Amino acid sequence: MRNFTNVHDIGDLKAAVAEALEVKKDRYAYTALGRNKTMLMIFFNSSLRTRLSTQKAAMNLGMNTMVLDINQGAWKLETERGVIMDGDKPEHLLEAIPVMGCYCDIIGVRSFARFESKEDDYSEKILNQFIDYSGRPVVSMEAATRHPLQSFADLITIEEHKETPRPKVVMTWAPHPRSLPQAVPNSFAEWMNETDYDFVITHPEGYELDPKFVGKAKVEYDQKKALEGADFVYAKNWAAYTDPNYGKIINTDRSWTVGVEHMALTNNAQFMHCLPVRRNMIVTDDVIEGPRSLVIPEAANREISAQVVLKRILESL
Ligand code: AN0
Ligand code: CP
Repeated sequence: MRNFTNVHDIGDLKAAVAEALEVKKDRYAYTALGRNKTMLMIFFNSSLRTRLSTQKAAMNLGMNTMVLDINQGAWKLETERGVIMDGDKPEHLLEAIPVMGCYCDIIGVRSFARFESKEDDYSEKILNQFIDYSGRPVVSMEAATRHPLQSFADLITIEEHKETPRPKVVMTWAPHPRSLPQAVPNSFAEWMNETDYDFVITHPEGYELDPKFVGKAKVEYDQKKALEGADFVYAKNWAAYTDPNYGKIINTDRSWTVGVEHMALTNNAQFMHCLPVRRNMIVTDDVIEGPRSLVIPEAANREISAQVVLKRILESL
């Protein structure tokens, strides 16, 4: 594997999950693989899990790791060509990227949607510049439209915890006070569509995702109806995708907040969220703290998904 930016880069998902479970049994079996190899992690946005789990995964493989927060200590970067750089940004991404590539063997990048231009966001402008100009394999640590390390960890978590061979997985929108990207829901849908699960998406009118990601998923606007018989409830907020509301909050209806009464409609479903989560906006205290909450094992699997990805890239260097 060269780059990891979407579900197709990982190939057969059954094989990927099997490899993840093998790595999880002995995460130090491949410490020689990353010897004298350096992982550089670039963050344009904040992170707790991605930062720690990806660094841990690299260390498990014997790699050296370096972490750089753009905007906090590095020079502010201009990203557009043709700009007369007389403002507050002293360096251009088009020099910064190849320079960063000089110091490492693999680059991880976190760069969220900016909601300034749907076209820029959905063409993955920043991520693709890293792929084109760094000269190194690139791992998405959440880009504008996808968060594949998260979705892979989510898949591993479902495979570990499913109680029926073909579970009903319901991804539900939930309210949030800030505009959040569609990357996590897009990506989760993209991965779920590659499984044989019964996958349903529910959200208020106006929160339709890009049809490219919705794929063959069932869309049900009635949240209660969608939750009936669910084995997994995957909650997430996202801002509107469809024009003219791209990037906007158009609904804050707290009846969508996942509470015990919502979970009572399900088949004793297990609750998932990628974290960070705002309690009592997305999910109530009782549900997230309850015995059917998977949020901590889900976060723990971020180390495993990252390790499989880095292992495969190292094997192909
Ligand atoms: C980000 C998002 O929704 O994409 C990161 C989630 C992993 N969440 C926030 O910015 C709160
Ligand atoms: N789930 C996730 O990616 O969390 P962070 O934003 O803290 O990395």
